[in-house]
Amino acid sequence: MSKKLVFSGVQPTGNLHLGNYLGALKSFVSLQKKMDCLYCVVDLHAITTFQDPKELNSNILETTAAFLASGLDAKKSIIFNQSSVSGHAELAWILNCVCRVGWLNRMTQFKDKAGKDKEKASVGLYIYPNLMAADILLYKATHVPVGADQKQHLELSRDIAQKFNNDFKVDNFFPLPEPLIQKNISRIMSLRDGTKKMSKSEDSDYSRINLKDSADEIVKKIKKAKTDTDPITDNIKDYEKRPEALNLLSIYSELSEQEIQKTITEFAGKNFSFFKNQLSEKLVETISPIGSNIAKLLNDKKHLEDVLKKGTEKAYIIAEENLKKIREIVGFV
Ligand code: AQP
Repeated sequence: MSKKLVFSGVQPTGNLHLGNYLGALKSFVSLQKKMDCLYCVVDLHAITTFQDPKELNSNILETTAAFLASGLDAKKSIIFNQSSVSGHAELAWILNCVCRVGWLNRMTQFKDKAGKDKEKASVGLYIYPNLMAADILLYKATHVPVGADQKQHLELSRDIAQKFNNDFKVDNFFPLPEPLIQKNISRIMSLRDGTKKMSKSEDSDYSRINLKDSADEIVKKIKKAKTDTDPITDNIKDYEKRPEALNLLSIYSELSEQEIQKTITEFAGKNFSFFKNQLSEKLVETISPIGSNIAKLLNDKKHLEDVLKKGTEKAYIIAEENLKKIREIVGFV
C-alpha cells in the first residue's frame, strides 16, 4: 500500500475564477489538514497554448498568490511550479512511450480545445494528459482533487500507471491515483450559457466570477447572469432543462455547504431577482476576502518567489528519489 499523498495543479493562464475555487482550490485547502499534499502551478501545461512570456511570468506568481489567499499554507503543503522540477518533463517522455495513440485520441478536452483546426494545435496540447500523468506519478500521488472536467484525464493516468507496472513487471510500483471530485457541484457552468463550463479562456468576462472581482462586479455579473422565466420550484426534476437556473442554485448550495434540495425548498416560490441578491451576498462573503488577499500578496513578489523556491526544493527531493528508481526500472544506465 502506498502512503496517501495528494497532488493537484492549476494552470497559470490568467484570472482564476469561481469554478477553479469551488472545483479545486477549496478541496485543496481541506485536504491539507488531513494528508500530505503537493500543489503545483502547472506552467508547462500552460504553454500548450501560446502564452506571452511576461504575462506567463506574472500569472505564475498570481496563481501562487491565489493558492495562499484561498487558504493553502506553505508550511503544511508543498507549493511549487512545475517547470522548476525537470523530472515532470523527463517522466512525461517515458510515459509518452507507454501511452497508446488510441488512448489519447479519445480525450475530449483535446477535441474541445483544439476545435475544428486540430492540425494546427500544438503537439503539447495533444500529449497534455501524459504530462498530467507524469505530474501525479512522479510523486506516486494516490489522490488527485480535480473538477469533473479532468475525470477522463485521471482515468488515463490510471491506465498509464497500470501499463507501466505491467510492461516492466513491477507490481504496484505506481499507485493507481484516485480522483477526488466534489459531490454536490463538480462543474461550475458559465453565467451566460449553462451548458458550457466556466473557464478562464471564455471571451466574455460576464461568463465568470473572477477571484479578483470587486463586490460591485460580482453583484453586476450575478444580476446579468442568464436565467429563465419560470419561478423557482422545489422539485429537482424541474431543472433538467434549466441549466442556468440549476447552476446558480448549485453555486448557492455549495457556498452554503448544503444540499441543493435544501436550497430549492428555501427559495421555492421566490423570483430570481430575490434569489440573485442572496447569491450575490454569499459570493461577496466568500470571494471578496480571497480577492483582497491576492492583491495584498502580489505586493510582495519576493515572498511569492520564496514560497515557490522552498516548495521546489522539497518537491525535487521526492521526485529525484522516485526518478532514480524509474530510470533503473526502464533500464537506463
Ligand atoms: N468550471 C469549472 N468547474 C469546476 N472545476 C473547474 N476547474 C476549472 N474549471 C472548472 C478545475 O480547476 C482546476 C484547475 O484548472 P486549470 O486552470 O488548470 O485548467 P482548466 O480546467 O482548463 O481551467 P479553465 O478555467 O477552463 O482554463 P482555460 O480556460 O485556460 O482552459 C482543475 O482541477 C479543474 O478541473
